[in-house]
Amino acid sequence: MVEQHSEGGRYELVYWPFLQGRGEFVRLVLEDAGAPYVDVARLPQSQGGGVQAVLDMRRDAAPGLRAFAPPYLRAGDVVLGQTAVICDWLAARHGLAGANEVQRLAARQLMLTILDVVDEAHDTHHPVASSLYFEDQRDAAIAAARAFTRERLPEWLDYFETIAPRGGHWLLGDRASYVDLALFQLVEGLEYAFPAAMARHASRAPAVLAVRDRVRARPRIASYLDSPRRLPFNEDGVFRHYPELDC
Ligand SMILES: N[C@@H](CCC(=O)N[C@@H](CS)C(=O)NCC(=O)O)C(=O)O
Repeated sequence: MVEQHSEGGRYELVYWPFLQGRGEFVRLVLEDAGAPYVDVARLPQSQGGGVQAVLDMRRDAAPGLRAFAPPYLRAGDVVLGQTAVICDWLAARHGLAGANEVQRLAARQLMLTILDVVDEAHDTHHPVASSLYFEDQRDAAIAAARAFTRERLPEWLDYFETIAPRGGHWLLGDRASYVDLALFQLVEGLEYAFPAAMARHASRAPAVLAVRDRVRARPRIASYLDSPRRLPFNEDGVFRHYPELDC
């Protein structure tokens, strides 16, 4: 039985309420584990939710070591930032972080690599500054997206294909882990943002796509994807579809 210390025995995820973003990597772990959690910022502000909940964590209002940016996870005295750290900690508590130290380290390495791709995908639509609107950096975004879709995307897919399992298993072996969930989210996000480029490169990564399909079929994930808790991708998130960037 997993020991939980949070209010009411539930984890508290604090993330921007209107988008999947990096919070989705944490949400997928919670959902696959069947762990009770509250998506705090999706509550009304009168109940401590809304964007203000995120802003409070960004300021010095949270106990413990302040993390710079969301997602945040609270579980009683434990307050964490950084997607990779949160997923690693949560997954270890729910049997989703590998069976031994070697696998846990492999999972961390893969998770950070997946998040590197997420950063690169983000930088295609915001290559100059996150503080500027997309429209104010459109030309630079088109150049960045062209390089990403033509050069980096096939390199990333080739890399993940070399470490993807063969014969129906998971990235770490026989047991699914949070990096399978993260790879699922990465592929879904890339297909949303760059449908044409992904279709063009799909044939180089059949084992990666098979992991995505297996994750999608996991019962708790399938029911989560059908639920209103799974927000659609949109142009406020990390993965954004702008047709002019899908070279
Ligand atoms: N490396 C961090 C990045 C966190 C991050 O960039 N969060 C975004 C939302 S997905 C944000 O709100 N950033 C605000 C900022 O950087 O000021 C992580 O993986 O958690």
